[in-house]
Amino acid sequence: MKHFSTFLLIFSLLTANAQQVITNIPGRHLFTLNGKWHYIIDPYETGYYDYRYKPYDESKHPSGGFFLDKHQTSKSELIEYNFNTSPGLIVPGDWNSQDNKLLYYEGSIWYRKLFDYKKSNPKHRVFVHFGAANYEADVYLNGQKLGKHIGGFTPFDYEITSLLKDKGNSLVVMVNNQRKRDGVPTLNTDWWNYGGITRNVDVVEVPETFIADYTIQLKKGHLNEIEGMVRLNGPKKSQKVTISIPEIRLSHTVITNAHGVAHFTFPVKKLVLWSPENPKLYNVTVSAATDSVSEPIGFRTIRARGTDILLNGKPIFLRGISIHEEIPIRGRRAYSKEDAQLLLGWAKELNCNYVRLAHYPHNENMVRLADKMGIMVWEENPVYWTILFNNPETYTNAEQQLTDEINRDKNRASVIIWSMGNETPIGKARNNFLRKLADHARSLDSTRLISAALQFHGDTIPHHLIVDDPFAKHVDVVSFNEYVGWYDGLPDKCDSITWDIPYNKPVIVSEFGGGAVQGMHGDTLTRWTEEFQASLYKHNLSMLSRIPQWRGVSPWILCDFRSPKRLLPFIQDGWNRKGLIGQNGTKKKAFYILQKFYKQIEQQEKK
Ligand code: GCB
Repeated sequence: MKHFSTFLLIFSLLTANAQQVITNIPGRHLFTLNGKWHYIIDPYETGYYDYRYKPYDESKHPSGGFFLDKHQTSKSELIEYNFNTSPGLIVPGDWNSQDNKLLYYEGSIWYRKLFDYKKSNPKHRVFVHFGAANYEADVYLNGQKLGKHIGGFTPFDYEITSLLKDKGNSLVVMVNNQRKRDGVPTLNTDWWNYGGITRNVDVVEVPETFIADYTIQLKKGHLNEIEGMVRLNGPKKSQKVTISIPEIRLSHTVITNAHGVAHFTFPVKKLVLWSPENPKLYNVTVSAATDSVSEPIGFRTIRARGTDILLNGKPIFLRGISIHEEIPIRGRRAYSKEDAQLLLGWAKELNCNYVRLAHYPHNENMVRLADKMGIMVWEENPVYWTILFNNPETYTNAEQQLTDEINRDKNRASVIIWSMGNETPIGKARNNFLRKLADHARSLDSTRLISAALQFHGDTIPHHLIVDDPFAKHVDVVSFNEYVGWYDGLPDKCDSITWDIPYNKPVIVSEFGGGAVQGMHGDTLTRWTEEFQASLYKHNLSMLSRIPQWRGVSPWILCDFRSPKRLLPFIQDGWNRKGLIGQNGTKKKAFYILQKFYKQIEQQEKK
């Protein structure tokens, strides 16, 4: 019996690790593990080594490291760590902003949370779900390793049914945010490397056979047909599953196969389509005999036709802004609903109908609120600058992060573009890498547009700029970043630029911008003044308006953000100053230039 239960335990742990994250976590019965967690800063990874001399040997210690919450059982016993007497960090939250000595810390920290949990039904199954931890997380429950997750911005969960006790569970997580050459992203980024358990942690209780996954969206190019799939997890794989939208009295039943999966398409009438003007969401319920789950879902189509982007069949212009997942006035990573409200509220005030969530998947509150507010979203995989394009493990890592991002947000109407990466230098290995990634994204989701923030180059003809990238052939929307007037000349250089973009596809300018210290004033030629930045915006907007295929823009960037690369004393002091809003939340002059420009575009579109 003992062997059998050990087998079951190992089996469930192995399958738990291979598990795809449960869909629609906010729609589930959750028990939060947010709040204070004790932590031990461990720069030398002492928690992984056997006392002083012996290096950690995973084969001898399959359950993981040593900081697994041992307690002194006699007065003579030597244990050189103690979570109970260690300080606390708040989860969710980056560690850098919570303790001044961790501002620049890159290394390992052990977290521990104690909790009691009694299941509401003995047959139910229980998972622990993490919104994200940057960059690697090794997770242990009651002394057993649940698994390791790599990637700082995507969710992961583990089944804990067989390990959970009613009282006194100890969840230990070792988070390491060391930058890695073969990581995604790699060593060099222009943003703060916030470490820690940066998003919610929840215990999720579900029935023995539960609705693990589903996609419910309009079929590509069809305004009157819903297409999707549902997948059950558990012993009762074959069941009737009903998808219903009570508001339009719609209900469609399918039967899942021996793998628990059913694919479906069915007609819909009288659907009010989701759009920025009317972000209509329907309460959609998926129910089986053993489980039921609901959430608000919007329905719309998005596609490119020639040089146009069509939302619900009508051409649109994307009035956007780029955003990092950071709240300047709170000096930390953004994670909460309130943070999302503030950032997207500012975007709305700018008259945006679109945001670029750079340069990695942001927390789920952002996309769920974008759904409600009617803001279209570009989501991005952290394939940034010079990752190791020729390394197969780096590719697998990038593909996994993209898969997790798509799985989490595939039912969000607001998300219209999957971006494969940002400013990746052209080369054979990189071209193959991005092409493979784009094929993979399309295999998971054929309904959204594929893009990437590309670069351009100059030519022998002065002021003639060319977008010529082999990957542009594989995208639905050609996007590129440009910094004319900042890294390249002065703002009036824009006036003489001609663009050569030889693709019959819509063009989005994914970045342009320049730095300004909020409150610093001078003439339009003095760097770092609000006047320089405002002039740069005026010249750029008028230059971009001359590109015939121009269909959208997301200037860089909504708010000043922390970056260890930005070293200029009294000006940058560790901040990238290209925000339209300063570190203290005050708007700069350029904010109003863009706001006015977008208002004009909006008014022209209404005519
Ligand atoms: C870029 C990058 C972005 C940087 C920005 C800058 O091209 O995509 O991550 O922060 O330039 O400020 O230089």
